[in-house]
Amino acid sequence: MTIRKVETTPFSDQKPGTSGLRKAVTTFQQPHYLENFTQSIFDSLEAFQGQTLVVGGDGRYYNRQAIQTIIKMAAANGFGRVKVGHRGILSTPAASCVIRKYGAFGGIILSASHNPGGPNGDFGIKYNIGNGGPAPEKVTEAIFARTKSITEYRILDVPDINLDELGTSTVGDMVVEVIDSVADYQELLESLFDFDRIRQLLTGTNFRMCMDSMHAVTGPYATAIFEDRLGAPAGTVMNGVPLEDFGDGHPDPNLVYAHDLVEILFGDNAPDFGAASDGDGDRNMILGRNFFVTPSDSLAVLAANAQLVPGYKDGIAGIARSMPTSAAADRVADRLGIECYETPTGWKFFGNLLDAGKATLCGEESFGTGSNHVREKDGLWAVLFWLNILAVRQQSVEHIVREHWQLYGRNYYSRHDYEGVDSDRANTLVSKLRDMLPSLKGKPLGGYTVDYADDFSYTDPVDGSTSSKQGIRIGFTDGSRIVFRLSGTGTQGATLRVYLESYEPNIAKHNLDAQDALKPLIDIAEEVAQIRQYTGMDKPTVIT
Ligand code: VG1
Ligand code: CO
Repeated sequence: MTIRKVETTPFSDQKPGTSGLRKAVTTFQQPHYLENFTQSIFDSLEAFQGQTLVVGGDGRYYNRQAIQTIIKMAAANGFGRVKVGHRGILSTPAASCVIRKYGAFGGIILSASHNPGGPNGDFGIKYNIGNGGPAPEKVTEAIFARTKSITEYRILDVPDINLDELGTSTVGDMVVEVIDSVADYQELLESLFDFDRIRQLLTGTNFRMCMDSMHAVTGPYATAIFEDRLGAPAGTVMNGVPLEDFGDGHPDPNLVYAHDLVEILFGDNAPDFGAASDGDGDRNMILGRNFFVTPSDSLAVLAANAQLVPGYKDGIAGIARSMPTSAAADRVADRLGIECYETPTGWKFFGNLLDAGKATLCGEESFGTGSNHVREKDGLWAVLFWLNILAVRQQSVEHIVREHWQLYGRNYYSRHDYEGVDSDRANTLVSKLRDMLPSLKGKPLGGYTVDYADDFSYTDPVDGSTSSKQGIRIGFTDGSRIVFRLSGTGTQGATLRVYLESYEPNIAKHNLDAQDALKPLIDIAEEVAQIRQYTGMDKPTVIT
């Protein structure tokens, strides 16, 4: 088998963001674009000869073509085996599970997660290391450095493999195994949760649930687990067939984009429980009847109830949350006498804490929750965790959350996104804020007093690596907070994210609408950052 060496020149825009390299499909379709990045990944790794690479994606447009290219390049670069998901499908948490279970060297996941798909949508590629988690910054930086100097990539000229048939074949000297996309992952989840008890809940007459897979990757997983295995009625999973363009939707499980589900859960005769997941299956939204659970509260409730779930019954070692996520989980950690770690945005920062046994549960305000069972966030895991709690407690979602607030107080929370902002203007807004930081401390702002104002910097407690400029924080003396950062996953212009949080211990004040409760902070955010002026927008494009 002859390896073809193809001459190439660097692309200047292959810097991975919060979660891999995301670009318009048309960018990826340029000759050599995908190949350059893939070769740069391989060139940044050491000693993978003969080892296993896991490959799969969220099923979006260009998934299959990209997988064929990656398989031929993996063979030409000396991998011994590729495990690829049936039909090219592997959700992000399932890929993490497969990497860990089979001791693979690493994995390549094709996904742009919540970004829209289709020929005019986005595509993405990310590399995961042998612990099953996203490559840490030192690896993504090495990959980026390589993309800037690459001159050649290696590929085999062989026919495509058949992704539609399970089984083993060879490509050059490399074995390719098309694996069941669901089985290993389902087995792992069965080892963590009380499936018998959840089955009783889902087959009983007192409980109805609705799962919106948003025509993205979790369809086959959710149908296998909720309907086939746990006995929920057919139709429990909606939008369950993965489509290359996600049915023209935006597979982001929040109140705005998962509107089909929101209408059902907030409509007449609503079911007891609703959930949605994103493009690649690593995020989740949890709803009760007429009730929205913020992702920050969800993490806190899972942590507080973990002992009810078989996989966590002996207690959790610690919690980790991203910096913009509310401090609701910190309060639970306090009561449990365990540590709560605060990391920059993006799951890659949780890997070391999980590997070192410092954290068991992790979460982000952006609808991501997970645990040490894999090294990615995991949407269906969170749904099953909630179902397990509901099956044991036999109370409504709303009851459980309100009781939680009674005990811990309520962290009012909201994120305001301004999407598609001119990049220069967004950068100016941020740099002006940064310049202002030293003068803010101690200053009164709209009835609050600034306690601290900084640009978040993180030192990893395990390997000592540091990451700076991870978001501008203005904290007030009463514990309220405003955070500003620019998204690292968008592909058009810039997205400004403004995170707002205030703490309310008084039960009598737990019934406010979050936007009303946060109004004073929203006004301060405008006052200090002049959001309207710089974004040219009157209001956020998305409020979650
Ligand atoms: C967003 C979220 C972040 C999440 C990331 C990847 O990043 O804020 O919490 O980890 O998406 O999630 P950013 O940089 O746009 O704020 V996923 O499920 O889209 O891969
Ligand atoms: Co995702």
